Amino acid sequence: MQVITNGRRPAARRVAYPARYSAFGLLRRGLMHQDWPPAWHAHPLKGSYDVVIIGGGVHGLAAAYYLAANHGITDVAVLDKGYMGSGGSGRNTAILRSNYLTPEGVRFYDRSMQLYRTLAADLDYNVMFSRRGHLTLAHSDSSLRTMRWRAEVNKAQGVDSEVIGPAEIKRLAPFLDVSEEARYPVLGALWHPPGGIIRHDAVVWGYARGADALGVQIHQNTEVTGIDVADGRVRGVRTTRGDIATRVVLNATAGWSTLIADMAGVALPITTSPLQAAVTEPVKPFLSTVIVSGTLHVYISQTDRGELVFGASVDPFTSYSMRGSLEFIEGLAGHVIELMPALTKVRLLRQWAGLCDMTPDFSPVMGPTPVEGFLVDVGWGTYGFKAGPVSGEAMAQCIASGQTPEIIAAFGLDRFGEGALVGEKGAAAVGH
Ligand code: PYC
Repeated sequence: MQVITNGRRPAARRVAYPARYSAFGLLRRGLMHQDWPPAWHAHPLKGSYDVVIIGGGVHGLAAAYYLAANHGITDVAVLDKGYMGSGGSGRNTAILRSNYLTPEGVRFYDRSMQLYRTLAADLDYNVMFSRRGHLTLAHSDSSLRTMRWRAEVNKAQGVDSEVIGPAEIKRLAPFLDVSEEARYPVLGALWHPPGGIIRHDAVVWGYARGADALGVQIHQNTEVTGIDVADGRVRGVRTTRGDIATRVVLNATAGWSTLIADMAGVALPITTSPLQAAVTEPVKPFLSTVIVSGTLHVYISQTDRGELVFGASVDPFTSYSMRGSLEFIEGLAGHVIELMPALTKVRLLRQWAGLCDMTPDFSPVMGPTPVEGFLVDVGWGTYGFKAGPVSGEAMAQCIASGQTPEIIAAFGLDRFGEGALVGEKGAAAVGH
């Protein structure tokens, strides 16, 4: 805040920045990309590592970072067939929340929210976390009942959520049509104040930079072509850049998780479907919360740059395609306008798809597998990005200690054989 005394501005305090921070210096460095230290380094691929992590998204990089930071395990390679964050981490809609339906889910995602809240300070990197609050609209009595149920489970776990009515919703999101004439009248909503959005690329870059600084090796454009297993245990990984001997492999992929698991001879109860999303031109900030409608299969938020980000539920077929479709965008735009009629003139800029690995209970699969040394952090459906920090922390602990941490105990692969499912469909963004 500017302090004015006696009608005069106080003399500006001068800070002696080095010349490279002068306006000209910043412009030259910005435009010419001069003297920028790399956020992480390239390395020759070694013939062996203590731990190999497949997948350079937020999950794989967070696991690498916490292995090094929390457990001092630094002989770690993170492999990705593309660039860091080129999969689901760069294709999601960057929504953060912990208002799940099961106690196991709420506890798990709440730990992720705790880590996200301090991530910028922990990594010394601006991840642009913006606490906005999160509204899940109910258009029917049955979804209102589910919201009440979620609110009670959330409160019992110490997570801030409550059911609110149309007047309060209107106060939080004035552009939302909550009138009784709306095509899908809004009966109430689950209001979750801690929810928000974050800059998803920055989360990837921050973890990659932090892991690199602690000695982890990041290998981009390094595709895994095989996993060597002998006598029931992992021996190594084959890649397009050479073979690696290792006794620990973490499958932290999304979209291709079943193909990687197949290489180790592990079957996963996962099907893969695209999820489409889109972004508009930037408009003046008017939407300060995240809005979700399960009935209309849509969620909407506004970025710090003013763009509106929309997403849908998964396409109703399995595919590895990451292309958007006109049919989808027409349906999505129609639903957005039903909720916010004032948006009819806003133009769409881009659309894309990400791959979602769906499990039967809409919860992830984490921990050891029947192949010793082969661990999984997979099955992330439409909720993987928000779980990156807690998954990384838990998988690092699992690898370092050889024990499954309590916070992921419910998400083991064996639950499908035992029938101990963790049913989260009612709290997946637009899963019901
Ligand atoms: O689970 O919050 C969510 C979500 C948002 C977009 C896709 N899933």
